[in-house]
Formats: sequence, C-alpha cells, structure tokens
Amino acid sequence: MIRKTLIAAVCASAFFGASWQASAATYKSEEGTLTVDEVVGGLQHPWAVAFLPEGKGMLVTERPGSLRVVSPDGKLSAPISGVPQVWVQGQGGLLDVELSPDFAKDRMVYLTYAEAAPDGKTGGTAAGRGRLSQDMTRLEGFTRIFQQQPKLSVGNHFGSRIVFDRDGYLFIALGENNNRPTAQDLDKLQGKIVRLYPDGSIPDDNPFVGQKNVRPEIWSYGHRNQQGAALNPWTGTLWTNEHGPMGGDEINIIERGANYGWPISTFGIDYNGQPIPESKGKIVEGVTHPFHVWEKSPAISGMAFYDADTFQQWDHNVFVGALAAQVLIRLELKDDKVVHEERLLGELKSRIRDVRQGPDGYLYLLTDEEHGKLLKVGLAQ
Ligand SMILES: [Ca+2]
Repeated sequence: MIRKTLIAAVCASAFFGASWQASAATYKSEEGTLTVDEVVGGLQHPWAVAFLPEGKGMLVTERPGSLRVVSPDGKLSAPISGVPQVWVQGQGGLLDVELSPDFAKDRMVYLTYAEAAPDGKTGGTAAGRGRLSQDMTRLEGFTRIFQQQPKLSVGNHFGSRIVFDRDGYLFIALGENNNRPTAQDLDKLQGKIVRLYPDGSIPDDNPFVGQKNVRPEIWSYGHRNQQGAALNPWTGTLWTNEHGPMGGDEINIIERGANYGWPISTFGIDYNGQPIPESKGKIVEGVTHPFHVWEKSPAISGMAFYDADTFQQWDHNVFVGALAAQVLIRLELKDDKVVHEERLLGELKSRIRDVRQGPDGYLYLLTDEEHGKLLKVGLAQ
C-alpha cells in the first residue's frame, strides 16, 4: 500500500509537477479529503478533454470553436489551426475530442461539432478527424466522416461523445435535436448511437444494414440527448448517459440494436409540468430500460470509470458531471448495480461539463463557464 502510494505520487509529479500539496483547495468527502487544483483557467465554455500520450498534456475543446493544448505545467496554447468551422448556436459548437486508439502511429484527432445547414437556420451534429502536427499547432487534412441528416436543430440537443471500443470501432452518441419523435425514426440519425469504422465507413454487421428506409449507421436508438459516454474498462461494454426532460436523466448500457425508449418511455415529464405527449409510461414493453435513472434531473454530462490504483477508495466507482446540480456525482457499483451515490464539490458552484480519469489516476474536470477551468481532483494521501 505504501509502495503503491509512493509510485502514485511519483507518477503524479511526473505528469503535473509536485505543486498540488501546496496549492490545492481541499473539501470533505465520504472517502477522504478531496484536493482540487486548478490546472488552467480562462477557458471559454470548455466541453471536452483528451490526454495526449507520453505526458505531453491534454487537448481541450472550447464550445465557441477552439481546440487548444494544455501543457503538463498548465500553459494554454493558441487555438490549433485546421479545426472545422462550427455552428455556435444554443448548445451547439465544438463539442467532443478523442484521440485515435493508434494515435502514437497515426496522430489522428477526432472531433464532434454542430454544423449549420446551408441556409444557416438549422444544424446538426457532425464528426471528423485530422492529423495533429508534431508541433501540435495544426490539424492537417481535417475530413468530415459523419453528419446527422436531416438538419433539425435550432440550437438544442447535439449530444455528443465519441468512444472507441476494444476492436477499434468508433461510436458516436448523439442527441435528437429536440425533435422528440425522431429518436424512434430509423430513417433519421437523431437520438441514436452510430457505429462506424474510423474513416466513417459503415460496418456490414451493424444491426440494421440492408433494411429498407433505415440508416445503416445506427447501433441503438431512442435516446434523448447524450453528453456522456465511456467504455467500461472491466467489461468492454459501452455506457452512455443522457439528459431526460424534467426528470429522467439516465445511464444506459448499450446493446446492439436496442431501443432505449425516448420519447415513448421516460421517467421524466415536460418542462410545462405535463406528461410527455408521446410517452406510454416509465416501463414499456420492447424498450431497454435505464441501468440507472434520476427522477430529478441533475443534468448530467461527461462520465468516467475509475480503474486506477492511485486512489483505491474510488476503485470501481463511476463519476458523472452535473450541470444544473453543479456537482460531481460519484456512484458506487456492486454486482453491476448502483448501490450508493455521493455528490461532490458542490462548494465550487460550477457546472461540470466533462470528467475523465487522467494517466496519473487523478480525475480531471471541466467547468462549463464563460471563464471555465480545468480542475485536477484527488484524495489527500
Ligand atoms: Ca431511456
């Protein structure tokens, strides 16, 4: 145990200097004293963070359209060039960032973003990839590999998160553009998870390939607005989370071809206090029900499984960010059930947009604010 702690401390200092003990703010939690370090501030509505290999720091997206490098010592780069033009409207803009599983060889960076229709009045989610130059100032040859069609959003529910599975398939978790019925329409890409090859081509063994009037990209459907997704490191299965309407935020374990219910099945109600018009109830036959549901919505975004050795108190926990509730949610799992929930860092009064486990075993959070921050969270040892 002592040895492990020592190794963790050495790794942590190799990654981000040894300053946290001196500068970290501390907060109480059930598992010990939380330490919170500001890695960098002054981020404009940061949305997603991805870790570069070999301790080179991180890539961070800002929703108004910038992708930046945060160096290991917390310096913020100028915007990286070659990033696509994004549609900055409502919840839209530059969204998720993920590195290729073969990044060490191919240096590919994947982005999701909102793009406008030609008339500029509506938009949808798109994804693309480009090669990060060695000096990390440019994305070269950026190419769109996916777009939601038709473009139905006027500024809401773009999702989105990118996850690669262990076999290298690319999953994109999407929103329904605030057009409820489309989540059940298999001829549209709203409210879906799609499964692609990394170049955007469609695998032949996707569940709906070859069916008439059905989009072959679809892997699962009936989703509302998914803003968190991660691969379960113990099972290799894809988990996503999605915003319900008023109530009914969900975590789902994604199965091939399954219907996750929105809007015919939901634990939430409409913002006007009335039932969702299309809903037939909470439990509906033929629908895969949520793994976990919040009847009162924290407005969840980002998700990370904790599988590092650094803080063993967090072993097998799942962390989820919350925007409206302004907390980091910690869930304890036992036999694949959520057995306990703790809400952390409410003192910060910050909308938590993303949460990831860093290579040093600390958690990294982004706060969705005009002057947002990248925070590093651990437990005092
Ligand atoms: Ca559902």
